[in-house]
Amino acid sequence: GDSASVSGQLEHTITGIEPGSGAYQATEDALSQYNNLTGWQQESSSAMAMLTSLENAISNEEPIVVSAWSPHFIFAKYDLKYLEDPKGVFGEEEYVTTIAREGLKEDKPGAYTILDRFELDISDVESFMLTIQDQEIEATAENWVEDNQETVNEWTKGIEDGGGTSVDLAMTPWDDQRVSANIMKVVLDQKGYDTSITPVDPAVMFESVANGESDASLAPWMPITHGDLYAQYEDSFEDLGKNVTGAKIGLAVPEYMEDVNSIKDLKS
Ligand code: PBE
Repeated sequence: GDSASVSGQLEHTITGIEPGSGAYQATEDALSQYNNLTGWQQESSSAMAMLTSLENAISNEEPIVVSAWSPHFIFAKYDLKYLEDPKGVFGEEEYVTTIAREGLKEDKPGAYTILDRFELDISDVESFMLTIQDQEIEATAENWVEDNQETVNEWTKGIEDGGGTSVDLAMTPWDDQRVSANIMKVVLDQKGYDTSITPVDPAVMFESVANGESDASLAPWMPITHGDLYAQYEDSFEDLGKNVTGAKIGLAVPEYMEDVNSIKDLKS
């Protein structure tokens, strides 16, 4: 049908994820910046609940607008499209960066260097995310390290054994981050470190690295997703550089919503 009746069927609701996520905040920004979204609201849920809502809508061929991001397997699993964002609220390309607490370089130089060298291909993250739908993440990370010895050797080249030194990684609770953190844990532990992973909200992730409670995090998404939090804490951590490039956040709909291709097509 036309996009006005589609908006009615959707009850002017966007299916969002955790309120603490950058994606949720960006969607709130879109709601206030696009005049045509007056009267629309975002329903918060979780990444898992969003997936369930999406699956239900698709199996009934009903309209749905979700908060989406890449890397994620949903674009491989379903026929979805990102909505055009002429105001650029969701930005263009995002990257994921590695941050370390002040003093990590001096305290744990080996771990620091491995963290500094760590970088994943976005396609590897995506296939890993798909694999952990039905396989333990720890085993998947061990297999990945085994299958990518050449890459891992570059990260660990010349690094001495950690001798049981602890490393605490602050992690956000989304699958792409679980992938990075678990690969890092296998790599560090194989080098003699004792790595723990603490799942927290983005705000706490930045805060705990800034105040030194956590050693590092692989989780900041930039420049839009966590840009405000990054700016708030950036004087109190060290940025070790990108660990994934080509990421993206935005609003997405199923391909069968033929008349909805832009955020501007969502009618008030
Ligand atoms: N995400 C995935 C997170 C960061 C990683 C896009 C859902 C967010 O804070 O929105």
